[in-house]
Amino acid sequence: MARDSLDRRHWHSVVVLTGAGISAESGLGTFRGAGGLWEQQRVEDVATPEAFARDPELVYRFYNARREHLCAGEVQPNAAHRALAELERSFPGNLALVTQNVDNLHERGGSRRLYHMHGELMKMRCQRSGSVFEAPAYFDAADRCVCCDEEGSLRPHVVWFGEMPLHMDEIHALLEDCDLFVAIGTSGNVYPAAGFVQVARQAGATTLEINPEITEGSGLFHHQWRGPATEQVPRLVSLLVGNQGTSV
Ligand code: BV8
Repeated sequence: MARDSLDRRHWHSVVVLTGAGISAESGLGTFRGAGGLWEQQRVEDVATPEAFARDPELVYRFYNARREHLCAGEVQPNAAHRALAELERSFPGNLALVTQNVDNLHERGGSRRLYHMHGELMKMRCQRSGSVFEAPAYFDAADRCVCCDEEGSLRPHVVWFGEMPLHMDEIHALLEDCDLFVAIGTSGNVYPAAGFVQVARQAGATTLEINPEITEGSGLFHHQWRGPATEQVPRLVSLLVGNQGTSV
């Protein structure tokens, strides 16, 4: 049952959820695509608390390699990141940007207000105090913690499988209040993010999926725009800030 047509002019409250696909055209690997990150490493080996306890050096190496790649000059925000930053500046209603990504390309593309529900690659956390600090490109168990001066207490400030994502109460409140929910570049494999579309639908929101491929969750969306984020997200922003009519 298709909810409102997307070229309604007055959306009041929009929630945008992004996944690894929005950073794909910036040169950052996705997780489950061909050659994806999880193909090189089994999730269980690098992205769970058990993995970190079992082989911390492997986990430090996995995140140091991703941080090094993210900080390399050739990885830059793309037109989709920049379009969402423009949306934050120009949209007359309420916009909430929730990302599953741990990269910093939304910030570098100009977004100022966003929820990193799976943490941030460029941050590290003391396992004793829970304090969070900006991370250098490289750190491991030999580095002394900023707050307790202990070796081995710093970990990536990233949400691993089996750990509770961040900002969940705020995100649920936003989903229950939104009239438009847009998922961009996510395969709909990982929960609780994959369930957000259902929360939004139950709240009466119109839902849109932007992805070049059909995903696990495609059937849950009222509308699907098939194509890469750098094409479809500027189209969405034009629609929402009223620059031009867009046929759906
Ligand atoms: C939780 C940070 C409960 C790490 C990530 C057993 C035990 C515990 C939990 C579970 C369990 N079994 C299942 C679960 C739940 C689990 C889960 O969902 N597992 C899945 C695999 C079944 N979830 C969790 O564990 C979560 N926590 O449930 O806690 C709890 C309750 C109480 C108390 C304590 C705990 C935590 C999940 C977070 C895991 N961390 N990331 C890191 O990054 O290293 S998840 C990881 O996957 C990334 O964050 C990534 O963003 C996310 C989702 O992937 P996608 O973003 O969708 O990326 P993907 O590659 O899959 O898809 C890319 C898409 O882009 C594709 O569709 C492609 O078509 C598209 N695309 C490609 N090119 C483009 C494009 N789109 C647009 N433009 C393009 N150009």
